[in-house]
Amino acid sequence: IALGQALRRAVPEGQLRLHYQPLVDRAGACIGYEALVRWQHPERGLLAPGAFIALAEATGLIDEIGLWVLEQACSQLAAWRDVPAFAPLSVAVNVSAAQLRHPEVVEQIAAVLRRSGAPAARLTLELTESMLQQDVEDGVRKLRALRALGIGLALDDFGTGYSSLSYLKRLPLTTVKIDRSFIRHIDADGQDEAIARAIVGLATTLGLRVVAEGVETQAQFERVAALGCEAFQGYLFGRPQPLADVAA
Ligand code: G
Ligand code: G
Ligand code: MN
Ligand code: NA
Repeated sequence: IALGQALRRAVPEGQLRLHYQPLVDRAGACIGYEALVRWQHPERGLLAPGAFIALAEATGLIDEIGLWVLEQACSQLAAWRDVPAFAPLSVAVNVSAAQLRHPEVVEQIAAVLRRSGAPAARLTLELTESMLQQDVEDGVRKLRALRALGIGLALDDFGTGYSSLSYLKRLPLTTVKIDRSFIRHIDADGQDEAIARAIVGLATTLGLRVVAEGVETQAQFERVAALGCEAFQGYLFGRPQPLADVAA
């Protein structure tokens, strides 16, 4: 209750922050970032999304927060656009079910891109399959429109839901992110390795890019790279942090 009222003031009072976690290629070179929101609460300190995203969704504040996140990410992309060393970097942003249900979401995102001057091809939206369960047709139609703008679409936490495979077919995806639960024991558990191998094979055959999430050790990195995975994210390469720290 009190938190909800405080959250209402978070965007207008400039209390949200974006942390950026690097995404790397097979050589370990940074190819982009995932943007993760934080709330600098006036009394409670820096809060992770687990402490306020569900509340934002329940109160309708998620639309405003989601647009703020998108604006920040797009202005970063626009700033990088003319710097050769940074221009190839991508930024991925997480999108909630409630945001996708907003009737104007496609127009809102298109407007943020236009205003910022960010190259659409450098922006990826991260989706989860659970977000589509309410009205799949409406969601698919909007995702097609976003994809038509040139925006990348990643299926996050892949392999953990019920209908992962049918979504691979129905959604206009560019990327799947192997859930970190399959990576955690990949160097010790043959079943996890088999699942990760199957995901990489399937996604690659479908022309999708695969990102392995939650890579924490060199052994996990080598094992998942040996399966043919092309992009990696996890504490081995960097934790989410403010961009000033990331750049240094
Ligand atoms: O950064 P952290 O590991 O605490 O993130 C936890 C979860 O919060 C992740 O699953 C991520 O999808 C979600 N999350 C992070 N940033 C955003 C955001 O800007 N919007 C939405 N909707 N979810 C986010
Ligand atoms: O659901 P989503 O994939 O968006 O969640 C991203 C979350 O995963 C962030 O909160 C981030 O802090 C966390 N994360 C990123 N890399 C690692 C990792 O290597 N290990 C663990 N345990 N969590 C990670
Ligand atoms: Mn994500
Ligand atoms: Na994930």
